[in-house]
Amino acid sequence: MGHYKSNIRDLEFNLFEVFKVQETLGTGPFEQSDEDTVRGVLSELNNLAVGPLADSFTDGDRNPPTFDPKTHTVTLPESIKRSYQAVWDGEWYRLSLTNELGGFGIPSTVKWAAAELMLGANPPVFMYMSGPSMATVVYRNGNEQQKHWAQLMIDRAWGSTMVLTEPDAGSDVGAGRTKAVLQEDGSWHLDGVKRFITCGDQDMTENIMHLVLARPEGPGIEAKPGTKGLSLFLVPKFHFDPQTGEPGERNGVFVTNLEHKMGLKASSTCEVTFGQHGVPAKGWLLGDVHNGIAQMFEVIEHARMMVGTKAIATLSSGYLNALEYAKERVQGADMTRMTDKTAPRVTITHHPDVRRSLMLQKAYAEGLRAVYLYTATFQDQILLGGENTELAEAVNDLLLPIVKGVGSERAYEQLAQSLQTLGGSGFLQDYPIEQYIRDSKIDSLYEGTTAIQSLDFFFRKIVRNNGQALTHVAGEIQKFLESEGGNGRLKEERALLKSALEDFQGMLGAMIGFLTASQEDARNIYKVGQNTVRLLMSAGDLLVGWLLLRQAEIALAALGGEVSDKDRVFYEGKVAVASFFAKTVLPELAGRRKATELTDNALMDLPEAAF
Ligand code: ST9
Ligand code: FAD
Repeated sequence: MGHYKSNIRDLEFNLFEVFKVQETLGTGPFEQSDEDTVRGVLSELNNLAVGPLADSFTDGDRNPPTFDPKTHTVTLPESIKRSYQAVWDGEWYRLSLTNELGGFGIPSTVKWAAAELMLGANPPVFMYMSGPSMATVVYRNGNEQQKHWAQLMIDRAWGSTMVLTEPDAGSDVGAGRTKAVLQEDGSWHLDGVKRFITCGDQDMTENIMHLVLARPEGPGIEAKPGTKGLSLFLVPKFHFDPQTGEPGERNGVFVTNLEHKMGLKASSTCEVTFGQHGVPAKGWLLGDVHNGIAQMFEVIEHARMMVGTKAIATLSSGYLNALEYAKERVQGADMTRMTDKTAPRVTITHHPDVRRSLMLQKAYAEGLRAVYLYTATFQDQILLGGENTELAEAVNDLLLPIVKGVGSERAYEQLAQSLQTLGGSGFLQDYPIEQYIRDSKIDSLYEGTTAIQSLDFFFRKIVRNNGQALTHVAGEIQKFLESEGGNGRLKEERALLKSALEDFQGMLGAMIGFLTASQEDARNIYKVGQNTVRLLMSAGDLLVGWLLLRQAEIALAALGGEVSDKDRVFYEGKVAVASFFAKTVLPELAGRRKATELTDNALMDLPEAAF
């Protein structure tokens, strides 16, 4: 058996029983698909994921890509190339394409459910396949010629990268110094060094299109500070025939280092140098407009969703691996007979602490899956269009930092619990969990660290949006609180959810108070800054608690009718996990609210030397 344990039953439960995607299938942009198509996609992809895709997961870690500084090239392990070819040949890259670019015409919910399977099985391979999805951004923003290039990127299976980060510009992208100088022929010459570029080079595709943020210079161009002074340039690894895409001369963009990392080793992370090796690094301004950061955020939004889904996919497999081990491992006696030395030894699933830990892992794995799929339902609404589009966009924006920030933090934290379930064996490379932990640590770092997600959540997605999107989600939770579903069996849990919602609103209220007070004394903003991550994590717990309870309500209704034995335990598990989370995690929000309300500026007054 390979490392990857998928959870198709839970994916289908979310899609068809909770979010009812079948109601949108066969309509508008999803006209071509129906429920059978979607179930078929998941089933076929699952076979690929647990088989050829998962096959190279370990080998890619133990025999990572290599770098030749003389030729500036990265060589990938053969095993990774085989997995990549298998997904490419299955044309699974089409999942992220719009219909006009040759997409499958399926909703975002289904796309992300499918992505979970690939990201759980082998995230680096998924990322190497991002050329076509980045081509959609080129297509959307490009001029007529660049729209054609976007099609070439897809048809000729090119790789692609997103290039923002520099040694002195990480979270602060606006500090970037790489420049682009306008040439007489309308192209631009880039000059600078970017670092940490994922898929910066590989030896699988005939070309790589780099999407690069740089500072434009030329007659009539106004230099602006920060991110608003950055433009987005298309910089190919090889020049190409603009009509056919046939690659020609090498462009002056060269990989100058390959990073040695804690995990995710099969994914090449490169230093990329522009225009410093005797050949100009020629680029073209995307869409002939200087609107780089906004254009790049179209990629970033998608990538943040991807990173959160990756983390959650890994947690789910970590939990299922831990569960399998726990059911087999015999150790110690049942607690009721702990002093009886002759008592029979039991599997560790008999121990309350192991059960507690497994149930918490299950809660976050399944709860966070529901969170990313709930988020994707708003992406479906955007694709469908109509009068609610603006609200759907705002809610999607609000939820993205939760998917990314909370998904990555909880996944890493709970994967440590999955490893713990295996005892010392978990520490060995005989099991995949140590690699899961190393591979998933990056998820709270790239695409904006958790602190950055939390600032985005509070300032941009709540304050700047005047709380409209948040009010919508809170309204949905409120509706659930007021409904009677679950035959009274979820009364206590509903009360706990109600308190958690009030505590979250209390935290937010205190923070808005600090923000208002900062107009009088600017230092009060520090009190906001001390609490944004706490608020983000609490929003995640609130959503997990609510969505698990929504699932429990559906499960209880199903249990009231005829169900197979397999479904019975599935639904019982749903009720149990929702109740467990409501009783053991949601009450923590009261303490976090207290901590928020007690915030003073002692932390900020402390001299650095006292740390
Ligand atoms: C990285 C890559 O880490 C890791 C993995 C790569 C994997 C590759 C595979 C990817 C596959 C995905 C393919 C996608 C294809 C797409 C397909 C689509 C179907 N939302 O607040 P301000 C904009 S890469 C939207 O003043 P500062 C907005 O235009 C490195 N837009 O910011 C705004 O203007 P306005 C990742 C947003 O103080 C403008 O920015 N690095 C948002 O100047 C300025 O806003 C990072 O993520 C948003 N949430 O700069 C950097 N926020 O206000 C993290 C801003 O007028 N740092 N804009 O609307 C940050 O995010 C900072 O907060 C900052 C601050 C740089 C934005
Ligand atoms: P810093 O910005 O220096 O942050 C250091 C610490 O300070 C963090 O804890 C951060 O949260 C905190 N911090 C910083 N600013 C603030 C603030 N204003 N408020 C509160 N806390 C703050 N970049 C690309 O452009 N393309 C890629 O493909 C890409 N892939 C990557 C792959 C890997 C494996 C890695 C490691 C990085 C990759 N990156 C990529 C870069 C990645 O996006 C950055 O590392 C990330 O944005 C953080 O920047 P930094 O490392 O400079 O950390």
